[in-house]
Amino acid sequence: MYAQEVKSTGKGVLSLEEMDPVERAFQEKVNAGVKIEPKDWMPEGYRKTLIRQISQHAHSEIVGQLPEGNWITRAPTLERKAILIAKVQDEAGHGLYLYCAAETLGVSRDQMTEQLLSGKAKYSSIFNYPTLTWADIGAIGWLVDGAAIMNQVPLQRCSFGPYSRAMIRVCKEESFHQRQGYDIMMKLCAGTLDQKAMAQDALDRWWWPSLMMFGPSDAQSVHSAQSLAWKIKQDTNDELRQKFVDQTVPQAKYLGLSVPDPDLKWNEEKGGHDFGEVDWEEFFQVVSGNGPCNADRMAARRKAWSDGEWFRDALMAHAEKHSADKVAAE
Ligand code: FAQ
Repeated sequence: MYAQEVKSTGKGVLSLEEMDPVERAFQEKVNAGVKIEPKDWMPEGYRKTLIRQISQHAHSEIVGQLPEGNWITRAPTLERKAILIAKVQDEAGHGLYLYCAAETLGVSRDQMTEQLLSGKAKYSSIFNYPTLTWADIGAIGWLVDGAAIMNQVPLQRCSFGPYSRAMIRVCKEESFHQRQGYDIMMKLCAGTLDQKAMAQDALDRWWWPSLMMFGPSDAQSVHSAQSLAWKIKQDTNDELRQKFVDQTVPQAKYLGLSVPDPDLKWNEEKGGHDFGEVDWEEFFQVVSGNGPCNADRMAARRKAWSDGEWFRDALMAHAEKHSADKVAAE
């Protein structure tokens, strides 16, 4: 029902020599760093890959409002509440830029919504975990937005113009999100022993799911090779995961928290951290719809869609009346 399963397309990447002339010209444009715009010719696979990735990204922003939205009424101070409301509202905005970018590829917003609600389309695995304490709001900003930025900064250079431009704006806002999360963690870690324990507990629960956000290992990634060739992706899933670990471990140390990975250690030779194996069984379970909150998240989105029906109908009726009045006046 929540069809978040990973399906292999198993297609190889064609070399320039193997391409027909139109496709070769397209690939040469991509290789030269020229942006592809919606009205330009593009291979059908390029269009489909972008619709899949951008719509999954948009759905993630929208579903991603739910775990944090859960704490708006319980934020500890008025200031924290105002900041959290602004952050959650930003996520809605990100979803809208991304839906608009996907629409330029010939898919409608209604189609994308239908794919999410029917369980055909994916959204990020991370949003299927619960927010149990206020420290989780700090951990989400620090780790989840931190991982999102790590992934999205290279997407600013994506070959598809509308996606790349949407990412530039999104990344600016995500930086604020990450800092507000880290600020919550700093305050908790400088607080009472109980508050610091809450921060550690949140790190323990969000660390591994955050590493899963980068997707399956390179060996298991279905789309990476082609998406790298098309310059939709600039880095592999494992490369970004490694960068995230290297960036985040010193931040945890600064907070006085320990990363829940006994295999984590600095590797002088590679100039990065070695770290333990992600629990891929858990990742695939969550992506297949069996995470702790998948059913709740989908139920919340379906309810929002049906609660909003009267409003969408009213907008359509108003638009039709307005255009009928205009025709009558002509
Ligand atoms: N969860 O072959 P690959 C955010 C799927 S935004 C669920 O490696 P690809 C902001 C993948 O779709 C977070 N499914 O795929 C925020 C594919 O399935 P398919 C979202 C996943 O596309 C913060 C299959 O596995 N960000 O957090 C996941 O080359 C705080 C095979 O994988 C984006 O979407 C996953 N984690 O690489 C909001 C960024 N990973 O379609 C609120 C844009 C993989 O074959 C609060 N997306 N899958 O059935 C990307 O960069 C890429 O799509 C990847 C996956 C890197 C996510």
